Amino acid sequence: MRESMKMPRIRESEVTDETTFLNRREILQLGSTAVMGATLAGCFSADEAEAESTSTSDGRMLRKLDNVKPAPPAFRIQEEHTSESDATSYNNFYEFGTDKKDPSRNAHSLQPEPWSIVVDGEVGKPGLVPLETILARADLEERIYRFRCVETWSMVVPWIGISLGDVLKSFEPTSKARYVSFETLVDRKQMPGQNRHVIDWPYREGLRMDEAMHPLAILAVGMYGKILPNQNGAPIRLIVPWKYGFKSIKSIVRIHFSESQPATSWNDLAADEYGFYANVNPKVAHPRWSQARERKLGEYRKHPTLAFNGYGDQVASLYDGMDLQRYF
Ligand SMILES: Nc1nc2c(c(=O)[nH]1)N[C@H]1C(S)=C(S)[C@@H](COP(=O)(O)O)O[C@H]1N2
Ligand SMILES: [Mo]
Repeated sequence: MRESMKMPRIRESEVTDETTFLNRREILQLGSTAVMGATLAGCFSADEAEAESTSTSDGRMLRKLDNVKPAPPAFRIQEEHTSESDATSYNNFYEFGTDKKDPSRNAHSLQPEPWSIVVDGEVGKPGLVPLETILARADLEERIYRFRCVETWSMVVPWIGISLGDVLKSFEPTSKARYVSFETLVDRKQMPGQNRHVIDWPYREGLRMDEAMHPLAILAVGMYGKILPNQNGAPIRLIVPWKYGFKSIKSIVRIHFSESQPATSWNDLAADEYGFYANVNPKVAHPRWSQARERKLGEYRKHPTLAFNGYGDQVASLYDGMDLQRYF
């Protein structure tokens, strides 16, 4: 698990991606029995699934995407957008394979409708909540955000989504809820990459409640004016623009509220490389590469990476008094 600590330090120019670590780990694990997480989709009875597909077959979600409020200025980065084709064909979504091209090639097998999310833990209104119910609780808004992967590539994307805070409030978290965590679907038929134990599926991520309630954090259901493509995390994924991309978990089927800090996938894999907070920080190098600069998809030149990915004015106060070298 900590074998990464033995890996030699390499120069930034030699950085490939997060897979370097994973492939090594997987080789070590060959022969061990992979215990797969319970398939949350298994919570539905066939009848329920049938009833829900009828209720969404009129394209309700599609119509709702027509009513999108434009991004307010504080939520609209004034930078050229990454081309839609780059943002939808160069992806990290290990449930479909670890190559950047795998998700766009393989994600057609994902069935994003009907979709429901299990809500549980420290919460007043637990349950299995259909996606339409969640979408009815908040306005759809466009958000034009920077997005920075821990691997040093970045992009600027016009997302369409709903305020994460509004959605979480609607579930009535208890006073004990200090963290919220998320899980991606586990289904080896829909997600063929899960036949390999590269991650202890399901993919998991989490936030402190005050981070989750920040107005910049959204649940995205669309991008570039359209429904989210499968490879980008359909039908609903997290976007937390001041954190490294791995926090922005895709195809969410569970939202869990807890008193203690939840386990998260990349932190479990290599705690020395991927912290729980994962705030974009050009001053804290990844053990194997610098985080000082980044390359925008579609561009050749590198640019300096900004603290909190340029959102420091809005979010830095969340971390007042915290040592950001330690809590990276
Ligand atoms: N379920 C799941 N969510 C995930 C990932 C993943 O492999 N599985 N990869 C993460 C990483 S490392 C990044 S950089 C972003 C990539 O999002 P994009 O493909 O929309 O650019 O998704 C994040 N969310
Ligand atoms: Mo990433």
